Amino acid sequence: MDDNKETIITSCPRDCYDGCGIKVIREDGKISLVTGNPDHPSTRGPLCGKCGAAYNGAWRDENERLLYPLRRTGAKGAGQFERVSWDQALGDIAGRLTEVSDQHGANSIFNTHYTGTCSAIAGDFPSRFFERLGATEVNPDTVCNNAGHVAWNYVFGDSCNGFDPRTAKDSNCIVVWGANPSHSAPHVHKHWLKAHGAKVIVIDPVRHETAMAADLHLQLRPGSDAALAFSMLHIMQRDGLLDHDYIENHVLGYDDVSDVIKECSPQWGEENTGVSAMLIEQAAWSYANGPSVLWMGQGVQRQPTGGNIARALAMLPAFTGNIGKAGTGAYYLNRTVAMGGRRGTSPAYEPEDGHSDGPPSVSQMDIPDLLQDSDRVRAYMSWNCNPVASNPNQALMRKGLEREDLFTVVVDCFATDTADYADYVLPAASFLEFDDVNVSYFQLMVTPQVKCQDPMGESLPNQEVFRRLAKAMGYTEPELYETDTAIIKETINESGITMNWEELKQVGFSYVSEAPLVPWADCAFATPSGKIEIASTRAEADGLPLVPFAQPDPLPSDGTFRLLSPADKHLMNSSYGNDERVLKLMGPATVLVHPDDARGLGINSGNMVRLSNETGQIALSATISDAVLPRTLLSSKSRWAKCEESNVNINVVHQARKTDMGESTSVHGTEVRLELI
Ligand SMILES: Nc1nc2c(c(=O)[nH]1)N[C@H]1C(S)=C(S)[C@@H](COP(=O)(O)OP(=O)(O)OC[C@H]3O[C@@H](n4cnc5c(=O)[nH]c(N)nc54)[C@H](O)[C@@H]3O)O[C@H]1N2
Ligand SMILES: Nc1nc2c(c(=O)[nH]1)N[C@H]1C(S)=C(S)[C@@H](COP(=O)(O)OP(=O)(O)OC[C@H]3O[C@@H](n4cnc5c(=O)[nH]c(N)nc54)[C@H](O)[C@@H]3O)O[C@H]1N2
Ligand code: SF4
Ligand SMILES: [Mo]
Repeated sequence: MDDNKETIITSCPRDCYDGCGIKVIREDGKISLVTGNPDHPSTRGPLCGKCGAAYNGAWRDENERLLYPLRRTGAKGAGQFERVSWDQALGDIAGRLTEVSDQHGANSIFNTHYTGTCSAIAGDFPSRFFERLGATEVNPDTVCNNAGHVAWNYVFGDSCNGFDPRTAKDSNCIVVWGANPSHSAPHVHKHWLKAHGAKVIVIDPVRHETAMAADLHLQLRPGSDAALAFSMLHIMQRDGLLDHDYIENHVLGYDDVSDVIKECSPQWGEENTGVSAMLIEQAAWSYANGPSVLWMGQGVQRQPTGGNIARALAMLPAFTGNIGKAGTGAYYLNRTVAMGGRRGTSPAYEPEDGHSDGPPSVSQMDIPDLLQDSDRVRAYMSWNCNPVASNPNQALMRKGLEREDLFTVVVDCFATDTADYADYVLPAASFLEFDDVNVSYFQLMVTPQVKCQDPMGESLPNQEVFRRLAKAMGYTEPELYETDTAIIKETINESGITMNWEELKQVGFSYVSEAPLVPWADCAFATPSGKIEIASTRAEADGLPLVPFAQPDPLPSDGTFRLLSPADKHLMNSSYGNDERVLKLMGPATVLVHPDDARGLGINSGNMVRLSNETGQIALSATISDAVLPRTLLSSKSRWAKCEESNVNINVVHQARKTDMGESTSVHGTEVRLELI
C-alpha cells in the first residue's frame, strides 16, 4: 500500500442485527473511503447500500453535519439558529435546567434517547448525567420492542438470551417470525440465513425478499400470530410431536392451555389467520421435528396484542423442547455482554416494574400528549433519536414542541426534524471520530470502534457533551467524568473476550467465547419457579391473563385498512434520510396496495392516494402489489419529514396506542382509510 495510504479497522454502531466490520481508507491523514471489512464473519464484503452511501456521503459532508453549538433565533420548528460557543451553550443550558429543577422539580425534565448510536459509551454514558439530575426517562424501548421484552421476561425471565448464530449448523429449521432481515439485517439475510441447509420458514403478512427466498412463507393476517401458534401446536399435540418429558421437567402451564390447543384445528387456523391448513401442517411438522430456532422479530410484537403474541410464540420452543440444545433457541435479542449497569444506565431490558429504583419513567406513547402539559414537562432533552420523525402522532408532537414555555435541547450529528424545534442544538461527533466499543445483538461478538479522523467542526462525542454539561451544573461525582479509556477497558474485561484493546483493533472482532454457546442448556430459567412460565402468576398479578390466548385481532372495520410501516431498506430508522444518494435510491414515498383493493377504489400504480384517520393524513404514491394482503397497506417508516414536499412522514397517521404489555408501540395495528386523490 502507498506510504500515504493506511487502513483502519473499525465497526458500525447502528441499531442493526448485522454489527458489521468496517475498513476505513485514509490518505494523507484524511478519510477517502469507508467500506466493508471482508474479513469480518458477518459482513464478508461490502457494507449495506445505505451505509455505503451515507458513510461516504452525508456523514462526512461538512455541509450536512452539525459543526457548532447553535442557539435558536427563529420560531420553534423554523430551524433558524445562530452559532454560539460551547461555553455559552452549556452555561445557559445548565442555568435553565437548574431553574426548571428548582421551580418545577427535576422530573419535569424529560430525557429522550435511543439508539442513534449503540456504541457502549456514546450510547449509554449520558444516562449517568440524567440519573444524577433526577430527570424523567422516556422509556426508550417503548417506541420499539418493549412488549416483546416484557412478555418474554414473564416466560423465560430474560428476553435477551436467545441463541448463538454459530450453532445454526446444527439446526434443521429456522423460523423467522415477524422480522424482515432482507431490510433490517441484510448480511444475515445474505450470508447466514440460508447457509446451513436448514429449512427456512418465514411468517409475515408481507411477501418481502426474505419471504421469497424462504422454503415456506406463511402470509398470515396482521395480529393473527397467536392463532397460528395455537394451530401449529394443535397439529403437534394431535401427532405426538410435543416433548412431554421437557414439559414435565421444565415448563409451567401446558395443562392450562392444552384444551384450547385441542380446539385450534388447522381449519380453525386457516379461518383465523388466512394461512392454508396445509401450510400450517407443514410448518408445524418442520418446526417440531427440529432442532429448530425461533427468531421472533420486532415487527410481530408491534401489534395491539403484541405481548400476548410473544407469549404464544414462546409455547413453540417450550412445548417441543427446541431450547437449550445446539441448533435450537428462542431468539429476540442477544445480550452479548452483561454490563452490570456499569456504563451508567439501569440494566437494559428489564420489565417495567424493574425500573422501580431507576429514574422515573414514562412511555414514549404518552409523549405527544404529555408535551401539551405545561405542568408536567418543562424541559425536553433529546439525544441519539429523532422523535419528530419516529414517534407516533407527529402533528401533536410538533404542537407540543412549539410551546414557548418548553426548553428543548437536541444533540445530533444532523439538523433533523426534531432539531428544528430546539432552543439549543449541540453537534455530536460521529462514530468515525472517537474510540468506543460495539457489541452486537445477534452475533455474540465485540468489535472496536476506532477514531479515524478528528471530530468535524467543534462536534463532540455524546459522552464529552455530558461530561461538560455535568461540570457546568457543578456536579462532582467521579462517575460523571470517567474517561473513555477506562470504560473501554472495563467493557472489554466484562465481555469475557481474551483480546485487549490493541489486539481488538488489529483483528476487528472477537467472539465472547471460542466455542459456540447454548443458552439455557442448564434449564435454569430466570423465572420465580426456575421453569419456563407459559402460565405466569407474575403476569396475572399485573392484571394480564395467566396464559396466552389464541384469538386473533378483529379484521379492520368496514372501509379501513391495516397499515404496516416497518424498516425501510435504505434507511436506519430516520438516519440517512437526508443523504442525497439515499434519497435517490428511495425515490418518492409509496404505499403498497393489494390489487383487489386497488380495483375496488379505481387506483392504479403511480396514482396519488390519501391515507387518513383521526390522527392525521398523508398523500403517497400507490404501488399495486400482491406482496401485501387485501385490506393491508405497506409504507415504510421514518423518512425525514422536511425532505418531503408535504413536510410529514408516515408517523402522521401513526396512533399512539399502547400494546397489551410494556406500554409499547402498536404501530402495525394502525388503521387508516384509503382514497384516490
Ligand atoms: N411508523 C413507524 N415508526 C417507527 C417504527 C415503525 O416500525 N413504524 N419503528 C420504531 C423503532 S423500532 C424505533 S427503534 C424508533 C427509532 O426512532 P429514533 O430513536 O428516533 O431513531 P432515529 O430516527 O434513527 O434517530 C437517531 C438519531 O440519532 C442520530 N445519531 C447518530 N449517531 C449519533 C451520535 O453519535 N450522537 C448523537 N447525539 N446522535 C446520533 C442520528 O443522526 C438520528 O437523527 O422509531 C420507531 N418509529
Ligand atoms: N434497513 C433498516 N434496518 C433496520 C432498521 C431500519 O429502519 N432500516 N431499524 C432497526 C431497528 S430499530 C429495529 S427495531 C429492527 C427491526 O427489524 P425487524 O425485527 O425485522 O422488524 P420490522 O422491520 O419492524 O418488521 C419486520 C416484519 O414484521 C412484519 N409484521 C408486521 N406486523 C406483523 C404481524 O402482525 N405478524 C407478523 N408475523 N409479522 C408482522 C412486517 O411485515 C415486517 O416484514 O431493524 C433494525 N434494522
Ligand atoms: S447498518 Fe447494519 S448492515 Fe449496514 S453497515 Fe451497519 S451493521 Fe452493516
Ligand atoms: Mo427499533
